[in-house]
Amino acid sequence: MEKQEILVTAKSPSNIAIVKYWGKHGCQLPNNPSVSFTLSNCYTETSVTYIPDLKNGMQFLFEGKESPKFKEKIEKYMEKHGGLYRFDTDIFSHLKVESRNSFPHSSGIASSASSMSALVLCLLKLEKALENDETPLDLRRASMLARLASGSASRSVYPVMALWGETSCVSDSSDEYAVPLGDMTAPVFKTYHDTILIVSNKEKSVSSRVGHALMEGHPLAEKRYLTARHNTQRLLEALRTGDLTAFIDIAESEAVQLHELMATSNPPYKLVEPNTLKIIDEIHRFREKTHIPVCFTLDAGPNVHLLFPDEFNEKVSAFVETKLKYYCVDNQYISDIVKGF
Ligand code: 2P0
Repeated sequence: MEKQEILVTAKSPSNIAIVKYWGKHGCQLPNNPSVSFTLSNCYTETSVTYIPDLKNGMQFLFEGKESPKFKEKIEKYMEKHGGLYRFDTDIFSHLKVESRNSFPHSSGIASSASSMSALVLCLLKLEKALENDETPLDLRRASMLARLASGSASRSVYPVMALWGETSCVSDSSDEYAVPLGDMTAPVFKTYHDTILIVSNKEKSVSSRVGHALMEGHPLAEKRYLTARHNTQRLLEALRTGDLTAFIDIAESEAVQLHELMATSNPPYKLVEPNTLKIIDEIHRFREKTHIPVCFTLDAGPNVHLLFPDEFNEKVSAFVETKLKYYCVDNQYISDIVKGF
């Protein structure tokens, strides 16, 4: 084994799903395909240092401080899937992992996609460094390894857009890893903005892990998976042809359906807040009045993602500043944009 210290770093973005992954089986396999935009400004930066003399096991620091919860998540991943890396798993207890997010940790933004994909990219770089291999990373393998850490993380390794889950419309699609969609997407979608309106920055009352589990035996599960399949096919066509009307219809109905599934789970739960619904109403009124193709989506939380092409940035930004930000906690929102190639 190498005796000198090795430092590797990686930066990986968050993503926002348009067709949602909600429900899984087996070893982190999705019950339906999902499609997402990869973001630019919301990312995690991680460094991993291999320290041969490190005592007392892996060290983990999040934004300079110890975080037992996240450390446990990494340790579980390494225990379960560490054998898939081309190094001796003993290495894991000699790693110092440091991670920070570009977005405020009080923003309520889910960070498992960016954080777990950044970690996996670091581990793959370490693997290469130990083998003195200077070839580029295999992103498909990175996506597969990231999926095992967190489903949505599989989509974060590619710019622009990604598809995770098998669908007959894309020949190399797979439940095991995501594939890039950048080359199958009309130019307008590469200009998309995602303005994240922070309605609440509190920790969610029900985690996504529990949410996925509640899809098992859910009375609407089978119907949901069929709808998501259908929406994936429709969305891929809309992305290819630049059909913004279809895009809006799919994005908004997927967001509403995700939260309907939560409301009809056993036990039922609700993550949206009154201001989430007020913002959605405002967006609908604004779209009707201006005919600007702006729409919303929701993650598994109360914050609203406002999606629109760059062409309308000035008018939509004025709408956010004069109306929407007043529904946000401390008037807080994050202006993000799709990550380019
Ligand atoms: C998604 N979400 O497609 C969906 C929509 C949230 C709403 O994937 O258990 O953190 O780590 O595989 O990826 C959030 O769940 O779940 C999620 P795990 P993950 O982005």
